[in-house]
Amino acid sequence: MAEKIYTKPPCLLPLSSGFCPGCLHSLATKLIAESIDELGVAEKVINVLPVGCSTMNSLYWKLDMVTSAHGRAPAVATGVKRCRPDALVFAYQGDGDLASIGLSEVLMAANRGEHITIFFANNSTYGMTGGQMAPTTLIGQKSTTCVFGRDPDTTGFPIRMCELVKELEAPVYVARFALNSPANIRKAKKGIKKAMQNQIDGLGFSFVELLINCPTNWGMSPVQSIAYMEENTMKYFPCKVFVDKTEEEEK
Ligand SMILES: Cc1ncc(C[n+]2csc(CCOP(=O)(O)OP(=O)(O)O)c2C)c(N)n1
Ligand code: SF4
Repeated sequence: MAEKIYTKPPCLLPLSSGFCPGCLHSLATKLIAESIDELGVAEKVINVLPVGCSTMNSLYWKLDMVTSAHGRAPAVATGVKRCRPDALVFAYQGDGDLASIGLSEVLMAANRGEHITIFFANNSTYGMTGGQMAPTTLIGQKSTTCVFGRDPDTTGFPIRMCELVKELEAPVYVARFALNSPANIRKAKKGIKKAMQNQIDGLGFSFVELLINCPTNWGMSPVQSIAYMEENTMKYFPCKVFVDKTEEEEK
């Protein structure tokens, strides 16, 4: 009899995904669910929902949740965690949500060293509303609001969020991973788990950026979108651990 090598994490509901085919939000949804179940903390989790395609993972997670206004998840998560210090409070935000309308909220929460975990899904576009330019849209990348490609002379440069957050004193863990290949997915899973473990250990603010795709709004097949990530996105947004204060303490 064949050996069973994979079991669906219990906190992932048995539903088919509503994300577009090949969208890596879907994979991130699974990795977060697996991490929660492996850490055995599903009963303690409170997920704060942002606005965007990123928020659709709420349909598939069997977890407690609260909603927030666009970009305000880190502020709501602050309130939830301060009222319920025993809970594991996290948000999974897109780049329009986190790096544009919610830029102030995430930087202030990071700067205060709130004991929360933020996952940042960077697909370099506003996915849900039809592919407008985001703060992370690459130079030359086309979107519905920069049809000839992003021009830094008029719209500035793509914002590297990890590099901003790492400059603050308080964050204990800041890292960027890409979900483009099995090896990188394994690294991302470790980072996701670590960012949650830090909160379980009573440490402060953890920030994990995940480079993903948006095949629909990039106008590409899933395979083409992964190639685009590897040739463009991952070159501008280097994948590494920027801050790990837990390692400093271990040394
Ligand atoms: C205050 C407010 N402004 C604008 C919107 C419209 N809106 C809904 S989703 C979205 C884009 C979200 O994009 P992103 O955060 O990049 O997430 P993705 O959809 O790519 O996962 C916008 C602008 C809104 N719901 N509320
Ligand atoms: S629009 Fe883009 S981000 Fe949204 S589900 Fe589809 S591929 Fe994913």
